[in-house]
Amino acid sequence: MPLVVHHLDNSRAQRVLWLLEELGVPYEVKHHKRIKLQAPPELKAIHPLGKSPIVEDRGHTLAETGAIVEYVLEAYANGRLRPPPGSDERLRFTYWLHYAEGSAMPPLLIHLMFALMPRRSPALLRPLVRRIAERSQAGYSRPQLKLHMDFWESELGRSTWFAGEELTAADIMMSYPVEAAAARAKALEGRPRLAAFLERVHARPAYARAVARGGPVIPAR
Ligand SMILES: N[C@@H](CCC(=O)N[C@@H](CS)C(=O)NCC(=O)O)C(=O)O
Repeated sequence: MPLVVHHLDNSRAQRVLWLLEELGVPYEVKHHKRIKLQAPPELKAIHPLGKSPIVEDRGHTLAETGAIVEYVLEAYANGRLRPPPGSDERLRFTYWLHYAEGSAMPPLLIHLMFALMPRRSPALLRPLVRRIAERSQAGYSRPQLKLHMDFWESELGRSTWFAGEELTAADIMMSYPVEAAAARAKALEGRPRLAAFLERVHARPAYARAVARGGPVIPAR
């Protein structure tokens, strides 16, 4: 039985498909559709948090993208997409692998929540809520995002990919924060290395195959 990926539309689960495509691992996609941005309740029957991605393989049910990526690398990669232990690249790899969900995503999510606040407020209060949300973005999430995005740009000056000269699974992890920051926070403006990173990502045949099976990563605006 092939590995199963529970995939939510327009989501970070695309990274798991991309990883599997890079490695040539056969897999099945179970598609789940968002209801008002949220995951549908049936996902909670598979894992208590009901978030995507979830992977089922060899009797295991796995959640959390970084943990899934580590599992897939151990089970199927035979040393590919991960620098050798003990190397400087391996330390950088581990850093970005964890950083992507642990540090890059929180300010992006907070920024998105502020942006959604006015849309979800009663019409009468909307102008006031918009002002509060914009102030909150200006005071917190925008400066935080700038800090992170400038850091990415500077790190990509050290090497072609985040953890060295070769593509690794850390780049696959980082692709989602970079895509989200490009869509929500103009990350690519004035950051040529970041723009080139995303171009290289989009040019990979395995990435295109993953999008063909899972759909686009970021909702069309
Ligand atoms: N850190 C977790 C985040 C999982 C997560 O929040 N997934 C989103 C998809 S982008 C989701 O399921 N959102 C729907 C919801 O929260 O109901 C991971 O990387 O797996």
